[in-house]
Amino acid sequence: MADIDPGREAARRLDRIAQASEAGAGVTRLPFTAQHRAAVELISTWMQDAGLAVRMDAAGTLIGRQEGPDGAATLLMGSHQDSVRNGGAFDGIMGVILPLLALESLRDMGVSLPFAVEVLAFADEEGVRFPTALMGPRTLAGTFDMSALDLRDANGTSLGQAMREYGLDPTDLPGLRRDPRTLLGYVETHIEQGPVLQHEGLPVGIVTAICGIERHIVTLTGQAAHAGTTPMSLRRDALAGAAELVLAVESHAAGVPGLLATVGQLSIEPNVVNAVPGRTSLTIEVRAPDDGTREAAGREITAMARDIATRRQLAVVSERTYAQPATRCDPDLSDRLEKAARRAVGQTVRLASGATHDASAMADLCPVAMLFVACRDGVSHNPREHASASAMGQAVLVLKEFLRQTAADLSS
Ligand code: HGY
Ligand code: MN
Ligand code: MN
Repeated sequence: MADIDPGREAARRLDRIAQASEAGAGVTRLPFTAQHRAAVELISTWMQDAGLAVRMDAAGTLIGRQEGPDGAATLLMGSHQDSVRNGGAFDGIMGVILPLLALESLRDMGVSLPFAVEVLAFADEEGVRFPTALMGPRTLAGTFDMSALDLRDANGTSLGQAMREYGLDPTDLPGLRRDPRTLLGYVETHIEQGPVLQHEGLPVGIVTAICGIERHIVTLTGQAAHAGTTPMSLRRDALAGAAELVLAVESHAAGVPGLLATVGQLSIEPNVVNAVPGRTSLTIEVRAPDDGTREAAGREITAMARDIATRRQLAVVSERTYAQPATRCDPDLSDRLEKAARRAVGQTVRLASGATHDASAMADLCPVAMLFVACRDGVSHNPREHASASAMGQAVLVLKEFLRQTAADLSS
């Protein structure tokens, strides 16, 4: 790889792995699917090209390991291989490819590191197929709740079943827990998914903190009825109830500083033109930099759902299916990353992340730091998501400098 441009090589690889997707606009690569398997094949090749030993753990995390001296600690890097539906080609997977290019380049320069490095490609960070997320980092941190294996996708397949069909044995998950004493930390590279770096005219930034998040599923049950013979006053319309809840969630969040709430999914039964909807199910996602604000909003939304249901004579079931507290990035690791960025590319900036990441859960295992890469117009979770080859090339330079700086710090 000695004479190639890492930014252009990253763009080439991202174009290639974007094909590991369901048909349709953008990238749709959900965990434990044929698309995931196709991506794993490509990433394995790139890990081998970088001279790493490749294996997959019981959580479906693909691990490329560069050994260090006997007994040396390990630096973890990487991100997630999965995408949202019709998402972009950079979210997650770019954070797997860039560290591989940095390691490959250092190896070609004859630089050996006094520590081991593992590049991790986590199977499921988005939590789009199953109503939970971050299984990979949570199993490494020992915080994974095994009951999540019973959660089901839209086809009724449980997470545990999908893993077994993929060739994994979920009973091995508890054994994945890592000993934090063997780790130097976890550094994740990720497209910013926001407009700040572009606005500042910078290629990379250092993340200060990652927002907290929780997800709820609310099911409202009324009475399916004939649209032509049921008077308005006698209806128990589950969709009208859901619509009232959607607007109540929106106006609540608009009134609380720092709070974001989103209804992203809504299912309707029987979902036909001439029947009053008898049942609706909606997802409500709540995010805030501060966990108290987020948890209070979660409680408030549950109460709103209950009040609307009571007034409309609907039955209501509210379930919080996923939560991940806000995460502060480790100051020392972030300082070293910032120093590396200043040395490698000059200016940089510190910024918070409104998106959640694998680092959110890795922070329960070891110190974490994140390197953001500029995102065109801040567009993400969208086929138009884009990071330039130039910014990605500069991010590779930062990662190389960070690895060298870590070696220097360990040897001093
Ligand atoms: O939704 C998020 O913040 C992340 O992309 N999973
Ligand atoms: Mn992501
Ligand atoms: Mn995402």
